[in-house]
Amino acid sequence: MLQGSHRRYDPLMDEWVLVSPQRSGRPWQGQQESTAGEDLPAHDPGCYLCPGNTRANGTVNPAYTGVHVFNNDFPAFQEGSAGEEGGADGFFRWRPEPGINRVICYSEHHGRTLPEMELAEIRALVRAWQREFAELGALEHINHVQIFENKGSVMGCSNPHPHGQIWAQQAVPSRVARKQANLRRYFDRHGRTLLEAYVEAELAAKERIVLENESFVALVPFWAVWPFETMVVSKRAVPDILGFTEAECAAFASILKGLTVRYDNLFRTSFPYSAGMHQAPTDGRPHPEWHFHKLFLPPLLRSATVKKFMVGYEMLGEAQRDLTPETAAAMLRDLPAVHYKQRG
Ligand code: H2U
Repeated sequence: MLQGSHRRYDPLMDEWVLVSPQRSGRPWQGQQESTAGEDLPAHDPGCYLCPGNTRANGTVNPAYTGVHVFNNDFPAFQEGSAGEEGGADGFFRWRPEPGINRVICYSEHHGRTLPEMELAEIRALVRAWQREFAELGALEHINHVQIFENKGSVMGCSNPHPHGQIWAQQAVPSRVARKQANLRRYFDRHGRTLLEAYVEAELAAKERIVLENESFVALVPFWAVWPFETMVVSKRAVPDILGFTEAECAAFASILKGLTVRYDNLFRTSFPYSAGMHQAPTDGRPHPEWHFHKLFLPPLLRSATVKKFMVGYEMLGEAQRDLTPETAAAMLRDLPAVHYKQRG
């Protein structure tokens, strides 16, 4: 295992991360996060997302059960904003960005987060993600569909009712475009996807694998930035969620539950994160270079109350981590498969 300070290369983003395992033991007298409120009620009359309640803009939610999707009342993109762009030859370059923003409530239950949901409910969520990706991606002016979730107030989540967001837009956003160029370069050179080859290498190395089933692997990437960052990647090179077989949909639901249960068990708290899928652009072109994966980017560092800050050197130089990805993977792997609330 790599010891002492070193840098690791991220071939997806073509950037480096500094790893400094020797810093792990330093004292912390800084900010402490408050732990997430546990055991929320099944229905909260004050919640904007619960069935039957009135949203911030006055719309009344239907009395839904299961997944419920609606157009974000405070969208980041605006339909019909296509048109003129400017400043292409100067410093003040800009362009309008049309798109659609949606909110996806995972179920009617206000307090049941992903790791506490039944497998059948997560399976229904996977189907809803597929429906949304298909519907939005098919629109002429939509070239990228970002499905993600902010979980926990520390990640800026505005409401504890389990939900995610979908941002569908005309442009392929900068980070995805950068990844796309690197995936394409690898595919052109090797005739297979970068992630297919990477997963093979990780399954042989074993030390960064957290969970594995017949169709998916959850691992801590060799180049992970966040302390307990993971990637859920399909074993088969499918460009997006629409390419999943029925068996793969079930296996995806299962590995998501397995991973998020372990996350909650790590510090016996509702584990905060930003998580999102990276999938091929929906620009109507074939994308054999793309390989579906979902990233979990959790901020917690050493307890339920101490988070990692990306500041100073990280803002100015490059990302840095103390805990090695190998140690993080071993810690996650060794956790019980049953949620701590069910074990008591
Ligand atoms: P976050 O928790 O990740 O902020 O997502 C919640 C989204 O829900 C947020 O984008 C939207 C916010 O704009 N929302 C509505 O569309 N209507 C509401 O009544 C409350 C929140």
